[in-house]
Amino acid sequence: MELARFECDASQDAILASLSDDGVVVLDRLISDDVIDRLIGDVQPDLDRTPAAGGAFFGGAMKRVHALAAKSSAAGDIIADPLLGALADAVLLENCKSYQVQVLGILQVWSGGKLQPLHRDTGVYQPYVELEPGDKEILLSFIVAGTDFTAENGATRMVPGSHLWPRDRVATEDDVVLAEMAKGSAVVWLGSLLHGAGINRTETPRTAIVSGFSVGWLRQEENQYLSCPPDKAAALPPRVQQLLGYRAHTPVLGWSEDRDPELLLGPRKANHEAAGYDEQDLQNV
Ligand SMILES: O=C(O)CCC(=O)C(=O)O
Repeated sequence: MELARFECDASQDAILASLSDDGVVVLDRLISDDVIDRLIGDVQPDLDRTPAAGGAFFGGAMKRVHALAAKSSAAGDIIADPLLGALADAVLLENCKSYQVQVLGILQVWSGGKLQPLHRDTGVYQPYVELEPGDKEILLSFIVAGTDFTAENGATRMVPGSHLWPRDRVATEDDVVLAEMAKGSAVVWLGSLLHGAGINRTETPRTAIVSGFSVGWLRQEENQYLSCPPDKAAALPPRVQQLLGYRAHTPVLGWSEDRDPELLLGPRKANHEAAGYDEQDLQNV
């Protein structure tokens, strides 16, 4: 089996149908080399001083650098990509009023490691949130390939259809399909799908830009208010601020100083009006 693969101008209905059936799709050449190179260049000093380590969960040879929104404007260009937004709208907005970035980092797999265990991204909420197959999704995850992803260099291992499996079913190697893709392509998957990083058997690192969106009423896995504090977030485009979590989920969840956080970062009244809040919402939450 191969992962369903789409050009970026493909019908969104077709992409969503595959995402619903398989739980995972590849979007070919979604992000330009220019954006990826800018991001990796901006974060290179962090990568240079980070050991390729990690515990068993990370395979033992993975460099992980996060807080990307504060480190490179290119990170905002990626999370605000319109096609990723359209897919997140379709998958998550039936379960929330707005969504937010779940995590925003670079995962670099170096040689000498082991397989990352197959896991579901929703696992961070267990045992408190346990989704049954077919329940509304709470996460939509994605990785943009910062280098080509190949069988040899540790392409992410996906288990298509596992979002619909009984939760105690164990995947075998026959169930695993590799997200082989060119630099700039993205693999997008539902939070309840089994997946994990592969082993890099080459001499050059495999670089992933990992992110995703969670429903706005859930706590984010990476604390974006510390990763990208208000003094840094204030300089970012409004859409990026909102995606980082500087926005209340409905007027009464996530406020600060009696205000929607958007208002604390600058005059965002127009955004509020566009989002359908009325004047009263702006005055007092
Ligand atoms: O790097 C990858 O290919 C997948 C990483 C992943 O799923 C994780 O760290 O949770």
